[in-house]
Amino acid sequence: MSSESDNTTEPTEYQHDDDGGPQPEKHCGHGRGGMGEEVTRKEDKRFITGRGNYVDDIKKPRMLHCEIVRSPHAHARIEDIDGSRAMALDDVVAVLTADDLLEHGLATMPTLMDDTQDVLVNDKVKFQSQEVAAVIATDRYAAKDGAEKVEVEYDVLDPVIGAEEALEDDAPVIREELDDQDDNHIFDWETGDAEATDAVFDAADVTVEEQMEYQRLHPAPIETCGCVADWDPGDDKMTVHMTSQAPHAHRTLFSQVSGIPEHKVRIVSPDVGGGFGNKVPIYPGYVVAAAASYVLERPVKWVEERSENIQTTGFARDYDMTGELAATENGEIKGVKVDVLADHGAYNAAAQPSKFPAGFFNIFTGSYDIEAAHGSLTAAYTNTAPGGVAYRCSFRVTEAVYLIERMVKVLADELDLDPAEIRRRNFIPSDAFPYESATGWNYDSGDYEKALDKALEMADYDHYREEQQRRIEEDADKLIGIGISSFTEVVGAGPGKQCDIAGIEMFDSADLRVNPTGNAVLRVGVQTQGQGHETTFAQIIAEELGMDVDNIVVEHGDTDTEPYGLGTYGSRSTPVAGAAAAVAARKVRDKAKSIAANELEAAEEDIEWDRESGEFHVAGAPERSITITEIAAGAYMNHPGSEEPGLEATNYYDPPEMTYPFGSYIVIVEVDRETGEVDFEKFVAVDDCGNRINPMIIEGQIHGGLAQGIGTAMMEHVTYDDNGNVTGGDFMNYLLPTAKEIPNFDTGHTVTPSPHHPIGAKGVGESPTVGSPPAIVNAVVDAMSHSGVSHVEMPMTPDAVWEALDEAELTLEPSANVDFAFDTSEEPADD
Ligand code: MCN
Ligand code: CUN
Repeated sequence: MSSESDNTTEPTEYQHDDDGGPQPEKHCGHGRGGMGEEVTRKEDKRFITGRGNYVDDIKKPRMLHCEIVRSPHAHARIEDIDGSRAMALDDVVAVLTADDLLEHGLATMPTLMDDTQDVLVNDKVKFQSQEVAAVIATDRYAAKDGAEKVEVEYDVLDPVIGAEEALEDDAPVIREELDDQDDNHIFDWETGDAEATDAVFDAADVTVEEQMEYQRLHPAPIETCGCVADWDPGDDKMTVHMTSQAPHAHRTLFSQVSGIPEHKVRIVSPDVGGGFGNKVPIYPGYVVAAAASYVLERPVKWVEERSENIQTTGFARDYDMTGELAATENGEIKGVKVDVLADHGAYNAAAQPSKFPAGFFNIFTGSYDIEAAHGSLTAAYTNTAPGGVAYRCSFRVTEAVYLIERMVKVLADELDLDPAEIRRRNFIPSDAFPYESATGWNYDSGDYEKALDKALEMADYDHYREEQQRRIEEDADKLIGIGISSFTEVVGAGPGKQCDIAGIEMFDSADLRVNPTGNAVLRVGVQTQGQGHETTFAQIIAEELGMDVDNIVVEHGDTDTEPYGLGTYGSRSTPVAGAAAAVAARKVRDKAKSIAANELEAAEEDIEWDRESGEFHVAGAPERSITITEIAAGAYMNHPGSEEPGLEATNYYDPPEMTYPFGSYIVIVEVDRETGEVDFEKFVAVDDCGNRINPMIIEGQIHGGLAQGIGTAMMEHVTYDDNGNVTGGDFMNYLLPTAKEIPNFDTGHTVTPSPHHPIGAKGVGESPTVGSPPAIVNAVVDAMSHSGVSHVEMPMTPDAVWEALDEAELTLEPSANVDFAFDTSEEPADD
């Protein structure tokens, strides 16, 4: 596929708002709901009135229910499975095991990347709660009762928890069924130029190093995963309603796994209650439900419980990183190194960082003009759930941004430089774009200093620096910390080099049809899970065709009717499908022009399009004008002989490059020295996602993502004990932030359009989750850096913060510690 297609680019045509900030948004002004207008979300009416339609709302006649029997052990060989007691229950219809699936060629399925996973365990369990058998019954309760009666005999093996342990010589081999796999090592990976980087480090005035873990997280969407599979033996067709971020890709996978031809598989993704990356892969439950429906010739529903979702579906992160920076004494960064130990769980769903999607880790040089960079990584299998790639992350960009933004703070402290100033000294200058990084990534556009300046001003930075000093001098109980993150994101997968999956270049699609009465249907290959596509995609069309946003309906999520698309992840919907929508609209506009000429009885060359009024008019005679709506009927009933009837166009958009949104976040915290508790004083987020479609929706995206960033930095962690039991596997133990933990956010923006995107837009959906954790950690560390604290691991619980401070103050001045160290040698005096 070539990128030289008719992807016309006019990105800055309606660049309309460059000064940003908390003041009210300036609109395009035409009021039809086009670019930049705060159109109320079209989808909200059905959500707010309880009329959403989620997978678990779907009920079909004769529908059966599927419950999965899961292993209590993390590593165990299955000796025997006996389903007879379950089958003896009245309402149980079937018990399925790996043997049954094998008969239909469905025993294994591809993971997101590079590996195959058992659908139901064949031989050996590799993580706790792995799928062992399935019970199909006439209702959910019966299925659950049945699952409890399935008897499984296990030979329990030693589990391997933690990547470091997994790579020890005597560690039990988890994937012994694979040829050539006699240990738990998956792959090594390298990027950048080791020699050049070493040279820069050797010559540097100063080098710093810090080890930091990005803990295992879970996307935890409010709606868990599930499906209703319905095999129709009359049409030989499999319809699966499922929680999917990528219905077409899932159709192709389903077809490949099942052998049912692709045109006989229909995937429908109805309303999806949050995805956050969790609904990118397929999971065994989907395959089991489809297999059961095929065998039993009845619809089968499978819907996860919360703990099943957290314990078995794709986790994220679990990167143990060591970062190093080399710099001159005035803080000019010359080189960056990172070494990673990655826990990929029992199956490799995370892929090699040289490939999509994990390849996005290559952005670890961040927003800085750094001469030399080198990265290395080792990945290991462990007896934990597979995953690692996706959680509002742009595929390892989160880890990369955390690394570089934390390291800049470490360097600033080492050199005793202001963390804002050191960033300023190293930013890629705004006139250096397009910019190629030391790891070979091509940044499209950026103006980092502008975003930082704006954030500093909004945060009242100087005031808080003074306040911080005052508290230190007064030896106050509550310390002030100021954290900055000036991150660069990369979204919009994407062009070949970085996004090549088995030779497929990534594109997305839009199919626009204007009806004879002048309203329109836009069908897209991406899938919303709460991002508001039904509104923002309609706004793109409203802008391009001068139509009213209310006259455009956006459809997605049904592979029978939508054009083939690769789905929503890596904040690619706007950069890729949004571009496809704009280009399709421009094709329609081109065709409409000749119809306009016909209707206005003028030559086509004399017809002009006026974006402001949304009309075609005759050059020099603006009163002779016509709208798309008015000419739609003519396109069908009165079309010029030179044109086919109809008014529609399709575009498959193959982006020439990715887009690089960015931002500067400033977090001001108060750290209680007595308790280690952290309070947010101020949270400033300045984002730049190029031209903005709907500022209100963007703000919603930012708020949600910042909340998740706070969860990441302060609360969330999927933990395991030595036996491989998930100890953070439900909402009692996996702490998500609630409204109580979330402060007010001050959001602002700058606008630096993408030069290659048809409407100059970049993605924004993941920026806040990617950008905020390092700002928060930097703030907490900053509160304590005068005591010598250089790092606190996430999640920064009060315990962890208190300990870091206690330890630092002990080393600093032993006598000053009476307040913090518990003295257990004496009973408290009772006076
Ligand atoms: N937008 C805009 N102007 C821009 C950029 C974006 O108005 N310049 C709008 C878009 O049109 C879209 C929304 O903001 O309505 C997000 O757009 P985009 O950044 O393109 O991201 P996607 O639509 O591709 O959404 C994916 C992204 C990802 S990868 C995760 S993970 C995530 C996220 O979005 N999951 C979410 N935000 C989420 N928000 C909700 N409510 N639920 C999820 O599951
Ligand atoms: Cu990285 S989570 Mo989103 O890409 O679906």
